[in-house]
Amino acid sequence: MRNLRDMYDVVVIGAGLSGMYQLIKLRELGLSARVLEMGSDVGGTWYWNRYPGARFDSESYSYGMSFSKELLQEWEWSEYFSAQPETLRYCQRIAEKFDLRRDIDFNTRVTGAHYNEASNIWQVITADKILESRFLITAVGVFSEPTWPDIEGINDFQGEAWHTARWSRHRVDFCNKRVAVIGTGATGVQVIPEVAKTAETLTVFQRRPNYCLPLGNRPITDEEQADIKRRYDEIFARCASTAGAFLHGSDPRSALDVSDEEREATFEKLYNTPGFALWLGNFRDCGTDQKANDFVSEFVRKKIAERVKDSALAEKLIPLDHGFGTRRVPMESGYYEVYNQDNVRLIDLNATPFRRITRSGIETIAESFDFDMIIYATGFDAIVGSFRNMDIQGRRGAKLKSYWEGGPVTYLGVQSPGFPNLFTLVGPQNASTFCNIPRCIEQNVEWLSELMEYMLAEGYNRVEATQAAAEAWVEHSEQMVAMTLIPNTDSWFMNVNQNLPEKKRTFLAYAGGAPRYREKCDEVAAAHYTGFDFA
Ligand code: NA7
Repeated sequence: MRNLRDMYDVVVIGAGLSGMYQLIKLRELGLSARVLEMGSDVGGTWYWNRYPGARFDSESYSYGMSFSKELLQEWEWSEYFSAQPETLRYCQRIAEKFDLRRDIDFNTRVTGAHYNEASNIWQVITADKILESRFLITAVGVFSEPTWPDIEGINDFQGEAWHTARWSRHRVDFCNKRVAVIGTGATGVQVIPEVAKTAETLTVFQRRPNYCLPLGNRPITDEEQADIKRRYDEIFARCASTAGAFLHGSDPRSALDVSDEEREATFEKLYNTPGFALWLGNFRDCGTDQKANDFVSEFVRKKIAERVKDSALAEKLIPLDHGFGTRRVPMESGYYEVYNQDNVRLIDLNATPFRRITRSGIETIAESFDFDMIIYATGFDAIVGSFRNMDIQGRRGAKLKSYWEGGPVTYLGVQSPGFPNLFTLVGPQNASTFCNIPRCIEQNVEWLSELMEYMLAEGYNRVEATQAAAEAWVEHSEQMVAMTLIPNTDSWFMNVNQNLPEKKRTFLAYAGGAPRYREKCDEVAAAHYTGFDFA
């Protein structure tokens, strides 16, 4: 392959965990690569989401990258579920250890990428320059395009305003301030208890309540640290065996086959187990059978009612419009108890919707509030947002955005027909978007790197998924999710974001589980990449 100035074998978009690991593998393959990153440093999600309370819900030692045993032994997570500053340091450590920054352009936003069929080259467009490459790999993450609510007057507010995914690089002080938080998803539920600690008043604006579970975070002791380091092989083998690539795998029993006492005792034990145990380690049918799901939904509703002293307020915090786990389950640390504090108020937007944002605060149809700060925890254009914001053009100028308008069409979630040599790591219809992400990132990157190695060995310069293979994958993905209760409710899983009404309701991830996904990818590779055309 040619290697000219500003011409690379591969351009990678994004320097989060997937972009960094991909760069390491490309170097191993002897390919020249340039990584383009919008932020001023590596880290992706952990670079952008700096709000107080930000942390992952994966057990720390199941989240770290497993490809380097040396890194595993060197790195020490301080908590069971580490907070953003530590995870960002972890990402920076990877960049340092593998000397990655020399191949990354920071502060560089990709606005478009056009494929030239005659030369079989991608032109990648940024504000400053155009790069050319044979291959283009997007490593843009799942939650990269924040969305602001569509409320009249949003730009009029004169106080401090922060979106959690575009947080200040400096400390934000809530002390003696009247703070509003809009949004009670996984992010809102993390930031709200932190704000409530010092704010003069905290007013939470909630549209739909969620079923939140206690995270159960605590520090890792020295003895536990040593034990974790000894057990890494076992930890990753366990993750490889579960549907979500977490340490929690589902209970083979049905919730309908056990006595009421046994069911309740199981729920109770899982509720008190740190992490996603009640969601991912529950009876096998809690996410697929309505009756089983009703049992666990009712259990969590009772827990919420027990934790919030004012029963009328508890009612507002209890979800009735969807079943447990059919939307992303937020993990909390003292979230419900916040509502027992005198300085905290919950506004139910269903009863009193927003009228507008003003210079000094927020007006609902019932009341006018003055605030010093508004925090938008209003989520993202999940999974497909970055693709919708880049002008990606494949063969004959076909736009990826238009091609995916009715829902993404991919083969294995890694490639779309008509877009040769473009790969979407952690993209739509890929198991990674529904997983303990680093585990699936490693699978994605390694599988793709083997595909590229195969091409180098065979002397191929172009690879493109066939239309038939992509259609079959879309059908398979639809069959997988239809076996679950997920399509019953609106969420980012279903590509629903009420701030972006133009989006079509369609499932964006892969619900067949990580082991099945891995198996499918391995079968394709073993059959000389069936479903892909090479030239
Ligand atoms: P989410 O889960 O999409 O949550 C966004 C929240 O913001 C949710 O409570 C929304 O209410 C609320 N929201 C959004 N727009 C509005 C408007 N216009 N008015 C009122 N409330 C609004 O995003 P997160 O950042 O919490 O989490 C994203 C993922 O990051 C998460 O799943 C983790 O995997 C990591 P709604 O529920 O739509 O009624």
